[in-house]
Amino acid sequence: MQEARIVDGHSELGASVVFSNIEQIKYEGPDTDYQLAYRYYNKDQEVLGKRMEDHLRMAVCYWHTFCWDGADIFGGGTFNRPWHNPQNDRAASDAKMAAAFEFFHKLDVPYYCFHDVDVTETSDTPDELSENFKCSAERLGGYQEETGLKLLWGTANLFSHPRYAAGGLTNPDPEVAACAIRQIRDCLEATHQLGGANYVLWGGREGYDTLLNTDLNRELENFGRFLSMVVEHKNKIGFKGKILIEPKPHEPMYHQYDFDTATIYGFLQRFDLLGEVHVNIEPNHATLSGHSFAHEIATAVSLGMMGSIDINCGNYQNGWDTDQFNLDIRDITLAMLELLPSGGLDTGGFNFDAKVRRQSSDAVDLFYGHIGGIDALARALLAAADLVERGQLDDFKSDRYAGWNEGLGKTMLGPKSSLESIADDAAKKQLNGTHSSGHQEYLENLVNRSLR
Ligand code: XLS
Ligand code: NI
Ligand code: NI
Repeated sequence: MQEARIVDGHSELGASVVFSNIEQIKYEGPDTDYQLAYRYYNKDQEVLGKRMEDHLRMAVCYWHTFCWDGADIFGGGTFNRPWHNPQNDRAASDAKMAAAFEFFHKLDVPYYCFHDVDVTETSDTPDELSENFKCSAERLGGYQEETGLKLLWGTANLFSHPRYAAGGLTNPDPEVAACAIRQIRDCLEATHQLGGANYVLWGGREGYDTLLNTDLNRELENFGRFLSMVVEHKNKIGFKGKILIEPKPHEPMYHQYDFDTATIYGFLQRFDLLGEVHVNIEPNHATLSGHSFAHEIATAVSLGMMGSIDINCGNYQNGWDTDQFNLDIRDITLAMLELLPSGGLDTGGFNFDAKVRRQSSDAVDLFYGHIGGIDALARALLAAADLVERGQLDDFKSDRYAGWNEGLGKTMLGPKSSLESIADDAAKKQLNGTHSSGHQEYLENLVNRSLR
């Protein structure tokens, strides 16, 4: 294992010296042997007329990287992070925040994301959480000012506390739903104060395990009504960011209501919220719902719902939300190919909702994980841009559908056409219709040629 390069023995950011022997990660190019450097992510490099940093708008997530101690269902924490203490008191929360901002700064990414409970000490009551979170939001504001870091999105954790076992906004008990709404109000307002670019609602436990104890229609009706209130409040306080729902098909609930992007589209249409709410797509959730990452992006783009991305991936064998750093450059390239022609990300970004493996117990592993993920994103961006510039995929698709722009296709879609007129015409002209090759392998080879 290579030694980290020692800088000056202490951080530029004052109090925290957790990563003191690691200097800010720099671009050194594909040939460097140094592991604490970027080989492909060169933030000022122009790609399709935009800086790489502005294309990717990357964020580090607070929860996996600074809150998780390595515990899983079979055993306790393995990480021994210097900023953790068992009480998770104010001192621990402060130390965590100092370490987090030092890490964001050293990684040199522009954004971060949090849940309300990630940035606060353990709070015993809703009142305590509300108070503690207000203090934490102020401290976050101070760090943002000091470091120039920005908030990609905030979210309320409505799934960890035992009161949320049956959901937050879809809980059968109005008292629990009211607590959830209070947390959302506080977190949306804090996100607004911190200049956040978006506000996220991941379903958490909005779903059910068995219909035997669940009134599905009431839960969905309540969900729709409360989501409308979130949008109303956003407008009332003047929050300009997007409200995002994060689709996921199952886990923790057996059935999650926000199954995938298309399901959310139907839900938003039902409650007249189209255009008000967009999606935060996560590759690991896409594959759990039986889709590819690219499919979810293409669907969101086509339905005008594209918001942001939680970049990670699952393990292809086990079917859980394992939240691994996504190193599958081809898979990300295919998703970027759907995103780039639409103009790319607007208020969204690529948030590393990803965690190092439980055996990767050294703090430096957090750097290796993120550096790998960041370089994979950069390589995918370069590959997708190369494909866009070469234009062959685009030309192929245009040719394949060219029949709809003139002659028969145009007439069929014209205002005078009916089922009858088309059918009669087909009979009269003795239309036969022959298949032309989709050339999938040829197209896949074009993609692979652009992977570098
Ligand atoms: C869990 C989700 C979660 C959201 C934020 O599966 O990905 O991490 O992104 O609540
Ligand atoms: Ni996520
Ligand atoms: Ni997830």
